[in-house]
Amino acid sequence: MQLAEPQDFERVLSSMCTEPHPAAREAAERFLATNPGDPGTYESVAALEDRAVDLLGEVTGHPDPEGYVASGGTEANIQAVRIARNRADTDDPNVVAPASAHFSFTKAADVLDVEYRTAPTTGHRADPDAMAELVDEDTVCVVGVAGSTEYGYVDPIPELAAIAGEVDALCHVDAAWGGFVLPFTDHEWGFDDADVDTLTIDPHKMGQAAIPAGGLVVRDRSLLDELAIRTPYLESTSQVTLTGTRSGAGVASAVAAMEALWPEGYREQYDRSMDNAEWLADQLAARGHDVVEPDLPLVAADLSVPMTEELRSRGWRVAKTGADEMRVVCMPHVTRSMLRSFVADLDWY
Ligand code: 0PR
Repeated sequence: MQLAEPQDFERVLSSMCTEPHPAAREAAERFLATNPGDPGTYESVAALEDRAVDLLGEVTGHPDPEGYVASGGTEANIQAVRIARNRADTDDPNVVAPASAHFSFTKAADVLDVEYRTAPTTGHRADPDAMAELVDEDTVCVVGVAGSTEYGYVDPIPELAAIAGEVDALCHVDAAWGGFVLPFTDHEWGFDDADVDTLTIDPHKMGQAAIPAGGLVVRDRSLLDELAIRTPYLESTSQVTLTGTRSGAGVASAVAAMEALWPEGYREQYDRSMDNAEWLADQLAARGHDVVEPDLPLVAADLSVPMTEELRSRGWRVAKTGADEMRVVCMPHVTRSMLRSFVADLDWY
């Protein structure tokens, strides 16, 4: 059977993933048949994973990071909650997160049998007072989002870390999408800004690596050890990952993308993407739409007419927020000329 063509990125404004950097694409292909889940057999990809974690440490402000390349943000978030649960001394653990946290935390709570408490946000960001109200002695993890899925907003991480510290819970930061743009902003979000214990940062989103490449970075080895189980059939004696066999393509492409782009390439991309987001926000505001001021390169706006279906029929892929606003993610493949033709199509209605 002839395979269909994959979706091209020409009119994709909804995705948090993007075209991989050419070096990342090439590395993914070369390491397609390697399994970092078996480091005793596949030594070179195991060494690449160490390099990936070191680079993720540089991006997130950690001089001596531990962690691994996960399948994506969902796995990294599940594993962060698992670390927190395993480490804590309670029979009735709970996790406290802002309502803006990604639905992967709902999965984590379900899989790990942890109570999930969400606090209302203020101005699309976590409200420390509302979060503090939900925290108690059974809280094992306080979650902050650095680059929210819906609005690209950043929670006050140092304040959330302080709340976690008060009840001896871990502070987990979800920078799955924002992690590769935040270093070029004034936001306090990483290990060098606050008492962060665990952090999700996905090379396969703004990092321009091939899918699947997520990142879990943790403060020290003892946290990763909370995940270790014994592996009797492998040469290595324990495993911390959630999946067994894993993608060497994801690991290699993450290293290739970061070697090629950190920091200057990512900085230039951030500048371009942010300019585009601000340009689009201005264009939409000038047409009378209610625009959520972009903080990172993501624009949400109330178009007041439900035109998603019409746009879709013209090939555009746009997403919606929970409040039914249109949401455009200014990923690296989203260029100014693309946005110009998008706005022209909006004018047509
Ligand atoms: N954390 C945050 C802040 C996220 O935005 C996402 C994904 C995740 C965690 C989970 O990451 P993985 O999907 O890698 O497990 N956010 C997007 C979403 O759910 C994912 C996405 C990607 C959506 C591509 C659409 C799309 O075309 O909305």
